Amino acid sequence: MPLQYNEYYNEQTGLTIGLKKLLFSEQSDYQLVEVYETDTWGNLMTIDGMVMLSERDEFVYHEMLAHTAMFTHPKPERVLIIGGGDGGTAREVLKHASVTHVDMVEIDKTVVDASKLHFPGVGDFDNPNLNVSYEDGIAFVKNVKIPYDVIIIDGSDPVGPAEGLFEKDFYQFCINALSDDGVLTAQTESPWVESYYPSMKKVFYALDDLFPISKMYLSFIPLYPAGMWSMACASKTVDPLSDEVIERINSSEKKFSSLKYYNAEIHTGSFALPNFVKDIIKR
Ligand code: SPD
Repeated sequence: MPLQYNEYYNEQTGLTIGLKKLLFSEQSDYQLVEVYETDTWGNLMTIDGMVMLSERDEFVYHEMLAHTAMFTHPKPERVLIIGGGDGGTAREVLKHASVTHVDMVEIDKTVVDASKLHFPGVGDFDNPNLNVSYEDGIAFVKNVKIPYDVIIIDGSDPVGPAEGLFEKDFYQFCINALSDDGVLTAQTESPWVESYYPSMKKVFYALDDLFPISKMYLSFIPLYPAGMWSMACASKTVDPLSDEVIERINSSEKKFSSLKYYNAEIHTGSFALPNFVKDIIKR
């Protein structure tokens, strides 16, 4: 019997990944962080038995979460990332020339340590514009004094330490911590997994109540449950589907030609939702 990792997202239904060996395992104060070498996906990080990233497919998640927000804002300078301890979201944010300051607030230093050791190509931790702190993201955002242009919620699933990142109060703190033309993106789980629906509804109802513009968008991430993943984009002024945003993406095409997933067509197309997905967040 070969060595396999299984993430069951419904009774006996799940995802199977072939493993070569365990590279890292640490029970931190918050969660069990593990890294495996796989047979197909490069190194794989799991938290409490749920896939966080693999070397091979992480670009989809990180490009979609970061650039959708960064191109929607007219000139993002100050950026806050809640979670994101592997460094992938910060790496994408830091590709934008307008950025002067990124705060990454990760509750669990073990995630950063594991990433630096086993995902050397993912983070850009030596970048002088990146400040990493280890604290509770909810408490941090509640006390923000200088507003951010972009806030990105790159948390794990709504169990354990990330549960609060799916609550309305948290998004109220976020809107207060954003500048007048601020933009927020957040990871919001799989539309194929019904046990996630209550959390998805909570986030989208909160954003709908709090922000003038809020929309769901989708991407395809093979190692996340069922492969289809939802994200939220909320904005105080600029619509992510406006001409000015598409124009910004197109005019940066050359500089961002090394991106492996995100482009202007993907940006627009990702906001097209199948009817069953629309129904999940319909009020
Ligand atoms: N089950 C997958 C949930 C995705 C959470 N974020 C992953 C972290 C990657 N930066």
